[in-house]
Amino acid sequence: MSTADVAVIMGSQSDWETMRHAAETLDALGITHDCRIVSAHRTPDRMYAFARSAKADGFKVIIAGAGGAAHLPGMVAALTPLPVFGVPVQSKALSGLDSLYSIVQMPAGIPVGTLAIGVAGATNAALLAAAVLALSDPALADRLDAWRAARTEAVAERPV
Ligand code: RP5
Repeated sequence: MSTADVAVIMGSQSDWETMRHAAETLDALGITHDCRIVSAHRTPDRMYAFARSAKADGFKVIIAGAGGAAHLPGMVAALTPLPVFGVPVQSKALSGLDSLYSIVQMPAGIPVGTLAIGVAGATNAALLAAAVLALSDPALADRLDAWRAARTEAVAERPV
């Protein structure tokens, strides 16, 4: 059983440099989360056990980042009814286009909400998770509104 609302999973330690931006954004919004390395290729049993029990464990949203032949988000989405947001991690060989295509082209029936490649995708996955959770959490909705308002306030009228 987890006490966290969001699971942030990734295929490798090397994905953390990207996926930490999801964790940091969740932190900024006061959303509980649990970050784990769960590889579809290297730890398939761990992936299966995680995905099968994620809902019963108390998670409400899963953010899954992977690079290259990035099966993780789709495999996890096939094993859980929870919403899954996929983050294509920027790969060395193909700059993340491989990750993006691997994650985004799910056949009809098993959705993965696919974000942008890299840091922007990781950050926005957290914001989407926040928006989902805010539907049933007015205090979080207020924090999310404030976060967005602060971003708006930070935009200067003119370039310097
Ligand atoms: C994928 O392979 C991971 O998600 C990672 O993005 C990529 C490379 O993994 P490492 O070789 O750096 O562990 O499964």
